[in-house]
Amino acid sequence: MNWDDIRDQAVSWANEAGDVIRKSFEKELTVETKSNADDLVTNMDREVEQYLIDKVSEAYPHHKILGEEGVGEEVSSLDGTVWIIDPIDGTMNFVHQQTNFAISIGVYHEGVGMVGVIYNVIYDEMFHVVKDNGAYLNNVKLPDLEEVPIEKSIIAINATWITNNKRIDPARLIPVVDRCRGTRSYGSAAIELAFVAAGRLDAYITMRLSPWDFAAGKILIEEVGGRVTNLYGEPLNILDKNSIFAGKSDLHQQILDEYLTNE
Ligand code: 2AM
Ligand code: CA
Repeated sequence: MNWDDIRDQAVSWANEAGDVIRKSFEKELTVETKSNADDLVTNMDREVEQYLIDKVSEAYPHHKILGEEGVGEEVSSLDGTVWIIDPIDGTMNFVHQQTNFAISIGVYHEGVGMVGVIYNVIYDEMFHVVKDNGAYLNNVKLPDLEEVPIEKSIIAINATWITNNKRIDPARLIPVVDRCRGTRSYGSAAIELAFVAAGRLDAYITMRLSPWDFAAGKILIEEVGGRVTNLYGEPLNILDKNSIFAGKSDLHQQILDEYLTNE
């Protein structure tokens, strides 16, 4: 398999899908809810997913495709080559802000992340990676991450996780928020992971993401020497929902040791 070719194709399909999304701003959007009143889906999520899946299945009829909106198939194993696609990551931002959303495409082969593409549509920032062949922002290679002490770190975390919620005792994360230099929340997991890979954020913590939210970002971050695990330092289950803790290696280890292990 030529992973550079697959990366080039994924980049060009993400670009084309970005055009489709930008043009859609002139048209009326249909917004519906999924699992709850804040879980949004639009006609564009479905249209873009269909668009990307058509491209992949035409070029690679034997590859499997897992997409958020269910246009793809049920994928129950990582055998062979699996494309994991989020047509719009950050749908709430897409609906409310018309910015800060991304297209995310991760390609796994026999369970190993080989190609990742995250397109920050409105900023026209294309993050892409081929495993062991470098991570890039547009045409610029992303350098290996430089370590930073927690006191100088910026950590992406949503306020949900330090207030009462059903996934974690908020007291666990308050000291981390206290000690770091600042926190940010962009509302798109794919963008937050891409920003960790680009060194704009030093870590990202969230309690529940689906495969399409993290599939590409994980490959990008690992390529530049960062770590992506669940909140307790364990490997992710790529086909399931996971808590996510991504960050620069030493910072990741320090936060795990000091705040997250020994329940
Ligand atoms: P989405 O916009 O593709 O649904 C928002 O903080 C981030 O979490 C977005 O990346 C969003 O992806 C994702 N997200 C929102 N609701 C989620 C859920 N119920 N499970 C997993 N990820 C979710
Ligand atoms: Ca989505």
